Amino acid sequence: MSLPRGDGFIHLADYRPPAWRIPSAELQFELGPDATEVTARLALSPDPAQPGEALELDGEELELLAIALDGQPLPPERYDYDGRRLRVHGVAADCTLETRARIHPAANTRLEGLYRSGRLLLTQCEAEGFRRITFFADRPDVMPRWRIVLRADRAAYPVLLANGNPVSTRELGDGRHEATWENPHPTPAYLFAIAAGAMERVSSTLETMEGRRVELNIWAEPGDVARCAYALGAVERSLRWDERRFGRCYDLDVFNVVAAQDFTMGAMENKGLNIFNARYILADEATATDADFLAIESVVAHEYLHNWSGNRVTLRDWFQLSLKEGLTVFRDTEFSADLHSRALKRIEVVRLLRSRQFPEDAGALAHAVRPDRYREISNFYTMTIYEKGAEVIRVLHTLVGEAAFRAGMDRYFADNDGRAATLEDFLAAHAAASGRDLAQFARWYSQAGTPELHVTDAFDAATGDYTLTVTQNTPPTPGQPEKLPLLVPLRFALYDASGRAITAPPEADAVVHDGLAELTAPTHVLRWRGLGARPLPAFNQGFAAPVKLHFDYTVDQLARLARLERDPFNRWDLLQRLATDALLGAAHAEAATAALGDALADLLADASADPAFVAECLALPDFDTLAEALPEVDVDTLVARREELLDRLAEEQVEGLQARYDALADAARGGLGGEAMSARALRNACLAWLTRLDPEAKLAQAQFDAATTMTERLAALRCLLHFQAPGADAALQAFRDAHAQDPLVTDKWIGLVATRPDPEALDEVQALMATPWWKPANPNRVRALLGSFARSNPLGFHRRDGAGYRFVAGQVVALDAINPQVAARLLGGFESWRRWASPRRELAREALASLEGKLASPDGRDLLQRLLG
Ligand code: 0A1
Ligand code: ZN
Repeated sequence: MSLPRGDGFIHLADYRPPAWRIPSAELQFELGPDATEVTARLALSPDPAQPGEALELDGEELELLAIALDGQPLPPERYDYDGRRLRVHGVAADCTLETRARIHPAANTRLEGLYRSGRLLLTQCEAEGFRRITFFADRPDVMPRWRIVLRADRAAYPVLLANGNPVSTRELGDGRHEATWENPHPTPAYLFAIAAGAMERVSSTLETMEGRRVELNIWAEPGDVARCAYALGAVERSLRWDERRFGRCYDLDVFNVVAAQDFTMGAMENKGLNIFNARYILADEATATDADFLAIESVVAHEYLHNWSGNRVTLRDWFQLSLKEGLTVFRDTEFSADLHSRALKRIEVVRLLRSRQFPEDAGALAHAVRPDRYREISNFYTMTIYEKGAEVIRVLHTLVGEAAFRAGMDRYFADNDGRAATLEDFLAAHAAASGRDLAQFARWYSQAGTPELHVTDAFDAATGDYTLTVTQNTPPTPGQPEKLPLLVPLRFALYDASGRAITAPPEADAVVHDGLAELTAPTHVLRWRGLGARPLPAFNQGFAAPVKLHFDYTVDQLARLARLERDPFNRWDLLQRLATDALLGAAHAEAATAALGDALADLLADASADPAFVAECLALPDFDTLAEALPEVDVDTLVARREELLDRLAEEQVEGLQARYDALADAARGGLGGEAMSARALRNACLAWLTRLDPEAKLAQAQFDAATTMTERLAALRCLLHFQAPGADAALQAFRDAHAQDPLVTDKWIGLVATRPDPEALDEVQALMATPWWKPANPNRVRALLGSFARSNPLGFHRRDGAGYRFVAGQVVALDAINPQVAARLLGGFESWRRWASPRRELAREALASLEGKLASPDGRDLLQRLLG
């Protein structure tokens, strides 16, 4: 790693290996909420290749109590500490440095380092939180073996957890006790963790493929432990899946997971001690929706799978972040696809990509999957690093195939085990295993922006020649005006007049195999000869390439293809495209609406179609996805058009919707099996459409009253609130009171209030902030109220008078002083502001400009500069 240059940025090109290594580290904690003392004993060893380098350690806001070198207290002239860096003078050889520092967990609202959540003491160290705990080389390429000793009052902190395996415990007298942990795997500081408090657990024991017996524990505060069983099952499934699909085994005797109510992100993969946001652990059918269960399973898998992709093989520096995150998202989506429906998982991922990552890649905050500079790494935990990073891995998987991909992964893990790796290491392993040159593929990592493919076709009736001409370009992004062509695997299919797929491969100036063309140049031509009639082409089955694909279909062609395509993802996508044309396609909007209506009517009548798939087809592209297709966004018109289309389709489909809603009532009652979840998904989709036609919202009211699961109750409550049904207030109050003690369910109703599609929702959001429900130090609550308002309430956030922007900007200032990462995420809601039509663009600019000089954190300042830059 390196220090910032004069421009305030840390540059990838400036990387230098650590001048001092730390082969082993022993930490002792005297834990207390108000003050904790941390003693660190570090074995230090200079890098022989960089002799004479000063010894410098990170340490942020630490109260230095004592410092000794090789057992001798250091006099003040031998070191200096400026609140950020500790410099020890006059050391040149192997030595042991011992420091003692005091920190204050209860005062830590940033939730980085050691902090208090409820009655627990917990840590969050990624990316640079460890330096807020003790003095250390806080960079991912410094990887000691750790010994961790925890001491605390036994009554308040009966359970003491840390990374690795438990070694010993003992009583200390005076009511205190001690637990010692050892982590035998070389591990960077960002994966360090401890957790202490009155926790209870659910557990099980598994034997790994290598014959190791592993104890699995999910820990939570006592009242919550009854809701941990599902997460425990998800850990078991993850462990087995990684053995089966990637041949990767778990490598410690115990795997601990802790659920915390206060947590900035989703969860954290600390070695042997994952710490989770409680929302991704706690679940039962009365308090969690089906979507919550699936999200829990996938986040549990994500963190578990990091044990190899991130922990055993870690990162050389933070520029490589997607090396662990993109790869692990790829792995967790494969896990979900293998366990459930591959098509539905793909639809879910592509929806997220289009509604959140494409706008990010086209907006003020666009950056490459591997950025080449950053000011604040916390601002790079983004859709691009995670979701696009996973898509890029999927591109590789598509190019080389499953067998070579697995061989490449085996090689990557074998060659880099225990090391801090780079993207180059990853590519080298895959190049060696597949025999491919991946130089052009690597551009996916360095070039920001979503590539666009424009495809045109031509048919010569005299010769039967049919050509597809494909051009690619990537629009400019901040700091990257010029773009190079990427290696894009484009799947295609041709259908003849009778609807049969034409299997003959084209002649092409690109490598073509298995219905896939490897595009490498700005333009390619694919040519078929001697066809009897003009065929109908289809593209990008399974969304194998994360691109925007343009082909000028007629409405009839789209409707026909939606029936012909065998790939379920593409059938869904063609309906999305029809809906987009119905909303935005000026000339053929009417025809597209009619065709969409026909297709939906068929789907609703098709009892053999998976109800969850039908539900996905009923869910039209959301506001953000549509906005992304427009050069300039007129919020009112876009929202109004979407509402009109939904109203009209609902009227046309009322019988089919009602019939499916009724027919699935029994199937919906069956617990957490796939069939029951699927039935509930379609019933809830139908309910939302039907409520448009039902001013009294009788059906929604009836579902709310009779619901036996949170999935049904919450969907009904959303309909009552969002359509302002007569029973809305009473239902809200009943729901609120029933779950008043449960912060996660409270977040759900708060989210519904904040997303009511009405400019006046802002008043309700503000009113809630004056009640005890408002807890600005709790990230989940902030996201429920402000995150969902800024990100999922276009009519509220984009109020014509600019009040939504001013309000959010004001809250960013307040939150920046509490938890800068949470504040910075909220600010991200402005990423597309330059595309908002006047007067909103000006109003947004004013709101952003009003923040200048008001944000104290590097997170907020970096984001603001990039937004306005
Ligand atoms: N590595 C975690 C995400 C994460 C990142 C930063 C955090 O600190 C505030 C916390 C978690 C993951 O990918 O799950
Ligand atoms: Zn991750």
